[in-house]
Amino acid sequence: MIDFSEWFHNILEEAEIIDSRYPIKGMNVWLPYGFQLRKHTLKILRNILDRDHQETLFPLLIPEDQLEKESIHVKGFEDEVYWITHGGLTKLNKKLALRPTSETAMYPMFSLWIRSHTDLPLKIYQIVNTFRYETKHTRPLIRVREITTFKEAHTVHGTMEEAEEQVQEAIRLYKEFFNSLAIPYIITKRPPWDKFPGSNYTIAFDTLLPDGKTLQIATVHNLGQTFSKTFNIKFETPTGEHEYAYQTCYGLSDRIIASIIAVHGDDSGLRLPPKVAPYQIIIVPIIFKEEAEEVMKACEEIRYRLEDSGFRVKLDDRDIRAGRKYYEWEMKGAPLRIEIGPRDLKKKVVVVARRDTKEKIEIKLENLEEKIDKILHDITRMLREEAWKKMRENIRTAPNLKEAKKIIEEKKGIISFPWCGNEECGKNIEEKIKVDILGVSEAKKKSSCINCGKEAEYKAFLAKTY
Ligand code: 5CA
Ligand code: ZN
Repeated sequence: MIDFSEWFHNILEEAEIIDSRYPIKGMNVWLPYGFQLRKHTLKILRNILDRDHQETLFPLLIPEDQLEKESIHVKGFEDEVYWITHGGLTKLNKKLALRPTSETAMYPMFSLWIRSHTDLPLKIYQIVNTFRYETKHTRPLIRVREITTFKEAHTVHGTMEEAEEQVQEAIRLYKEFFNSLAIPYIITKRPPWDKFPGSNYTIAFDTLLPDGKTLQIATVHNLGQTFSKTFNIKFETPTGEHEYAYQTCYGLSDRIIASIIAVHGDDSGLRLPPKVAPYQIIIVPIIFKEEAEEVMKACEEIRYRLEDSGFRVKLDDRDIRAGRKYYEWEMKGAPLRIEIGPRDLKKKVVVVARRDTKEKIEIKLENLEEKIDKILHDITRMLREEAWKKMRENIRTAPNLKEAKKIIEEKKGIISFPWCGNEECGKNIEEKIKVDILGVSEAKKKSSCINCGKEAEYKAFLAKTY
């Protein structure tokens, strides 16, 4: 991959994921193949969240006074809000915002719903579109103005400890989600100047893209009592007192699809993890004139057999050369291809080609389902291992800031270093090397801050980011 950015734009178009020619900047069309990928990805997340969250749906529009109630929150979003000012020719008395996220849509309702400690915890989520008038360079799926797949969860608790525990739980859920997509991540606490507007603190997941820049792919926020005080979300405790509730929220976006594409892709195109691939298996008939009918019949039988076992299968019976079909489905990232010709039928075998390693294997027809299931699992494992390895190899330590700057400029990737945690020192580091601090994790061993020399409380990470 010579130029990632160009590769990414081309593959979105060639593999028919989205069409970015829609005439509004930052807003794109999901094409059928991309939509399938999106749908299967969402299904995994829904399965995870549905265990103990309830799915809801709130309106897209938020009245001005509600959006502006939480002053820190609105300050963080004021440059990015789209406003509706008219209904037809009539000017609205109260402007309406297109949600940039849904705290201020949901929390006034929470204050109506929550009365007593028996109403807690409340855990809900929704998957909707949100709108942010991004001023930085927009990019399909990575920085869009209409986020079409905003998956936001919001929880309410009776104590700070419970909210803390929910943050940890959300991290576990997101780990499970990313693991099933074979996407590697580092988890850090964002520095205070980079947290979600209105939160006590923000924990973020970042992954590394092939050009050495990181992409924030999920965030988990502990909101404490900031919003419950603003929106009057109170409950009666078992002893009859009235207390403000404790809240968390966490979310993911279209960047999930971007990272599936970017992290696993190679020079021949996409390599989709089987769990989310629109088709897991492509059957390509190898037809010579005499046996055409027989081969087609066998292909159809195999297709039904595999579909019955729960695989997503496509029989590509288009009247074009087999080589072109191979090329296309490799580009579109289908994990497995089955080639079936007259000679294979006589031997009662099929040839299976893996997209990840491009290996070809002969499989006996009698244990086809079992073998394919095994290979698909192996593909996921392979993609996961490969992706984690690539990321780990690109996390480097640096003895001093000068060296850190040099590594970032020459190799990109992520630098880890000891840091004191002081805000002034942190901003000074960012100033000196012109790269942002991604976040921190607890330091495991004692050392001194790379910048000021004081005791380092944290292991911090630096990277060029999207
Ligand atoms: N209400 C909270 C939790 S849902 C919230 O809005 N958090 S957020 O602002 O951090 O957004 C959640 C995630 O959406 C981010 O972690 C980031 O991965 C993604 N995101 C933010 N802005 C965009 C954008 N313009 N395009 C694509 N993804 C975005
Ligand atoms: Zn320091």
